[in-house]
Amino acid sequence: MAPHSPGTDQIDTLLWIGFVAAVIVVVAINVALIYAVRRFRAERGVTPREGRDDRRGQLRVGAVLTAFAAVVFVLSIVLTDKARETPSTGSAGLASLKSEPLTIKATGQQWLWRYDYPNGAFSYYKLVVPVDTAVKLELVSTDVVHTWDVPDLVGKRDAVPGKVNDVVFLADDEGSYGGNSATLSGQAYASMRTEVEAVSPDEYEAWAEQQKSDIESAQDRVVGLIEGGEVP
Ligand SMILES: [Cu+2]
Repeated sequence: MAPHSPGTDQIDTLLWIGFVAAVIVVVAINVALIYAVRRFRAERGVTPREGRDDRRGQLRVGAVLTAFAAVVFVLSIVLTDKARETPSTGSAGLASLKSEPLTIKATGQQWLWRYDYPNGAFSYYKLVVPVDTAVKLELVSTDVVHTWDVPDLVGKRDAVPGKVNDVVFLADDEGSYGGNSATLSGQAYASMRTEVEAVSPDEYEAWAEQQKSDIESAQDRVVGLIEGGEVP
């Protein structure tokens, strides 16, 4: 995971806390086991010494484990308290938006994603967004449940038929972030990938305008063909 948004930084931190805690536990258990085996080992034919009831030892181990669990718990909460916070557009983001996030509709359909932008442009597979800008995706589906999942930017969210689910994210760096389908949505769900391309606000606006005029001229051409009788 290579986090590129304020929230995913903290999800990444949580992952590391869990990993380090697991390593500490595994190492401690093995060290204690090896110590016990060596300490109570005996010669062949000799009955080994038995460990005696040791209430104070048990209490000490219990106290250490409790303290360890408390430290992990407190660290996890302190270091990740902003993981679910909704980001807001920064100084390098799209200035025309003021406090509102840029709202884009994302439609899941078997087996691709369609994105509808505020100016009427749309795109398939690739979502283009301005960098350092809060983007609100309104997730819908035309058929079955799909899951939009771009782990570097935000936690995954479902697109459910008949419902609108929001997910807000902010890309803190220009670049391309990949996403996979995270819920089985039929035979070709594995190829239902997506890509988020974060570009500068100027590039975003230029792209959206270009995309819109490309779509319109293509539609005009089709209408012309139909009216000219070339397409039945
Ligand atoms: Cu899907």
